[in-house]
Amino acid sequence: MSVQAPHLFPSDFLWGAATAAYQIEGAHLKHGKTLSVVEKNMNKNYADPSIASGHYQYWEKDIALMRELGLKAYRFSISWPRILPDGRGKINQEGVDFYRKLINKLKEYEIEPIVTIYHFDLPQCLQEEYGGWSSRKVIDDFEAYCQVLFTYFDDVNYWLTINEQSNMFQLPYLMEFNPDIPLEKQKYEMNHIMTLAHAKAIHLCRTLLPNAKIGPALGIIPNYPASPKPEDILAARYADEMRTYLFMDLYMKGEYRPFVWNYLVENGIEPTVEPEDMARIQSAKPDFIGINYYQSRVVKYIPEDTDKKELKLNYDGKDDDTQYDNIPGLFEGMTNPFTPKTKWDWEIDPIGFRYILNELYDRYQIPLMITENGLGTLDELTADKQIHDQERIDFLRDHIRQLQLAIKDGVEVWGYMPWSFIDLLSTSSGFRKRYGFVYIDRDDKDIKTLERIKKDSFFWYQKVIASNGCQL
Ligand code: BGP
Repeated sequence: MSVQAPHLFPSDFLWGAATAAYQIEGAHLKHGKTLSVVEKNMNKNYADPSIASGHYQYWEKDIALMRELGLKAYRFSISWPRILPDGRGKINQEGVDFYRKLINKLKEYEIEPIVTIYHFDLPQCLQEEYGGWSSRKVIDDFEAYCQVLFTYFDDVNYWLTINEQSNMFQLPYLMEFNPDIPLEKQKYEMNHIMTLAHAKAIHLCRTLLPNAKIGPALGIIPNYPASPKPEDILAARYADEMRTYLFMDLYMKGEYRPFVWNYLVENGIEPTVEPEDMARIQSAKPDFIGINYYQSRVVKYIPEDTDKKELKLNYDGKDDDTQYDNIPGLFEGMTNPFTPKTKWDWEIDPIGFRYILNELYDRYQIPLMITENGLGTLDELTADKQIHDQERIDFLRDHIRQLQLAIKDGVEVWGYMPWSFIDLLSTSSGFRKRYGFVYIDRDDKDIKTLERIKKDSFFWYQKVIASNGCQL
């Protein structure tokens, strides 16, 4: 008698895949769209966003591939400057029509759209007009943008407010800062303003789309202590406080964590908090939290008189080319001798995935959705036009296994959106670093044919979805 393995993924589990507008669409200054901050700051040695993956042109082909893959959901972002070229006011009907067609087609194929409202693409004109996220003026503009989305796309059931508020602190190309104001001070001011904008989006969604589900998508990196030394144990805790729980507590409890707040005050970098702010944030509880998980990190204690270091990513895929960041007196990142790494030095740690999902669910008791997870690597197109990306299959399989175990541990997870559906423009590393299930025939220098070619991982994931995660 054959015994069936326990069916651990719920029958309505959202097997999906993810992308973001500026990384796939192209047509970045066409059809009424204007420039965004992240597009402006893209490294000039990479493919520029004028074509990206050509999705604006080939969206129908792409959705047909999603259908063939068997996706139950698709996470994508709407480009703010495509909808509102001036940041506010006049609506670009062509932009609205583009996303309307996309959503209609997804619905026709019974693929649930999961829409990110903000994925790093602030209209450049708002940056120039009032300094973007450094001014409270952006809150009203963001709310007005949300109002347009909730009105035109009122059949979308899942919304993500802001992508990776936590990473916008660390990756310089995602934000623009005023050189005349101390950098750390600005970051925490911007973070506060962004949290208020996120709260406004949730409030508005409750009014206009009371049946929709809404939450943020946070980039999460669990921090492990470098050794059992008590100083290192504390360092890992502090790193989690500053890099994860600061954001989670703001979203979930509407509070600054006392440790973080005291640190900010001691260093004179606390944000300006107006009387109604915290109540407004507190009353905007999300329905779920989106988790972008790629890696874990090791941290060690470093004394206060150490020099400050900013994170410098490995941009070229050369081994050991990352400069880990620190906060003197609290912690400094370092490499983990126990985990393998991607070519870009990202620690491959599926068990860390299970660990952090348990940790977040225990603390906050809120459903989670995996909004990104994937392997960025070089993919080789063979002469007979195939891509044997076994490394990616192994990465995803190991992570899905741990996800399954996390669900068994009791964590409520709504869906899994690996990054990415098709190859796209990596913000940090251009087109060399690929993530997709579908290969796009182009590189940084040459647009080539933009042909869509299914990788081995495409056929593998197709079976995973069809078996609801039983066939890994
Ligand atoms: C996340 C972003 C994505 C994507 C991904 C991979 O931080 O939300 O937009 O870029 O990371 O990162 P990268 O392209 O730098 O490898």
